Amino acid sequence: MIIKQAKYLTSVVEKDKLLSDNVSEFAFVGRSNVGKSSLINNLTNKKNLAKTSSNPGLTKMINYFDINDGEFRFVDLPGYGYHKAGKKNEQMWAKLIEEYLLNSECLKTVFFLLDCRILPTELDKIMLKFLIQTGRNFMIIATKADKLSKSKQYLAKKQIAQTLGISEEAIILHSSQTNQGRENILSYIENTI
Ligand SMILES: Nc1nc2c(ncn2[C@@H]2O[C@H](COP(=O)(O)OP(=O)(O)OP(=O)(O)O)[C@@H](O)[C@H]2O)c(=O)[nH]1
Ligand SMILES: [Mg+2]
Repeated sequence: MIIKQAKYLTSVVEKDKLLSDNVSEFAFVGRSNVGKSSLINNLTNKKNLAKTSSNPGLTKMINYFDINDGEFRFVDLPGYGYHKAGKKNEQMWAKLIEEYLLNSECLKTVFFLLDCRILPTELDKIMLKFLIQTGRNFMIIATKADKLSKSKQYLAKKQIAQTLGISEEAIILHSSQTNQGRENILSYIENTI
């Protein structure tokens, strides 16, 4: 898969405004600060397409990005588990994520991101359960792989799989710094659209 073009399309905060056409969407879900926006920038090879920050809670809306002039879309979702956002905001974003995952007519696959250095949290487990309930296709991406040595990466993958009760093969290690895993994810997209 070659991404020749990527541009910001629109942002949405209400379920009635979700895009509904025949364009396939790939959505990025995960805890705040896990690296969702960075992964979109890495895959599209554009540094500032999706806004990233070391301060959690940056992405507050559903942000749509058009790829290859209408071939497919990336959907950057707000992160969960950012307590400083306040309970009201947390609930609002959680509802928005849930509504998107339940209602999007274009959603093909959810990329579910976990930090490879942190064992899945209770909220991650809830998200996994929810994803399974929706019946959506999903793929688990362990982010920030550059922060671990190869042997620690292997161990991390094993521990994540054990904690979630899933197979290790369901997890792709990725790094926005070294491009590790990038080609795997792009091939997956190519085979899915
Ligand atoms: N070393 C390293 N840092 C990363 C990687 N991916 C993301 N980061 C850093 O992690 C921080 C958070 O990244 P974001 O992409 O903004 O995370 P997000 O999941 O979009 O966060 P929210 O929008 O708050 O939900 C930033 O400081 C990034 O530079 C990676 O692969 N390696
Ligand atoms: Mg973000």
